[in-house]
Amino acid sequence: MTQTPQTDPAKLAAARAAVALVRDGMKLGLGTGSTAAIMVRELAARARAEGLSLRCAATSKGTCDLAESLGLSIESLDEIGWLDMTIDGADEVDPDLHLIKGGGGAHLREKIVAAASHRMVVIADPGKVVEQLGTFPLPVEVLQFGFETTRTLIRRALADLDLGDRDVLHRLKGSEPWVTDEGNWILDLHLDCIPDPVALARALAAIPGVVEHGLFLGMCHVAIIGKPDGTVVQL
Ligand code: ABF
Repeated sequence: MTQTPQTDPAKLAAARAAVALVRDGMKLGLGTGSTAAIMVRELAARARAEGLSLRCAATSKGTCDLAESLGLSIESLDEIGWLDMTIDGADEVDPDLHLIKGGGGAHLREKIVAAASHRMVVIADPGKVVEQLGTFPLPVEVLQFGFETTRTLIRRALADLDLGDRDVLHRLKGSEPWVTDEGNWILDLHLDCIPDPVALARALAAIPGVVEHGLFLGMCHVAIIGKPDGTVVQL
């Protein structure tokens, strides 16, 4: 059988292990991406089978639609308030549990939901585990207003951090700009490696047109890494 993200045994193993942490009555944040989508399916199946009463907030319109189609009820984050746990995917995870997220373009809502959570559980396949962040292009959500000015300021910040003259690419969908759920655009920073994620995060956050970058530092409590044989390891 051809393996798709939906049938990837490593993603499924990670998703199942995270869903096993869910308890009746919990308030949950639901992530975005193919691994999170598997988790939402597993969660809905378990909630149905066990009659779990859960309150859920979604990190994207896509996740909201999927969860509701499976019978999970989604509320706004502000209706629910503080969450017990968020389960989400990632593009890279380093040994300090620092993350790159945003390949799916949802990192702004993902970060807000993670920040409102007692615990953030990341689920991923082994391809996401890295020694140093940065091979995956770093997504930065920016306002459409002053877009080129913001891009120039980001390039200057990279030069100031000695990260060199890097591609800072406007993410497109076909020939049109990719538009996030919040109506913003995304720049993908091709850095190869990020020696000092804290300094880069600080520099990006200081640029006015930057809405949010995809560095999640000190937010993830545990990363569950699924393996192709169906087992998991925890970082
Ligand atoms: C979201 O989905 C994103 O932050 C990350 O970009 C992506 C990971 O997707 P997948 O699980 O499909 O690799 O969590």
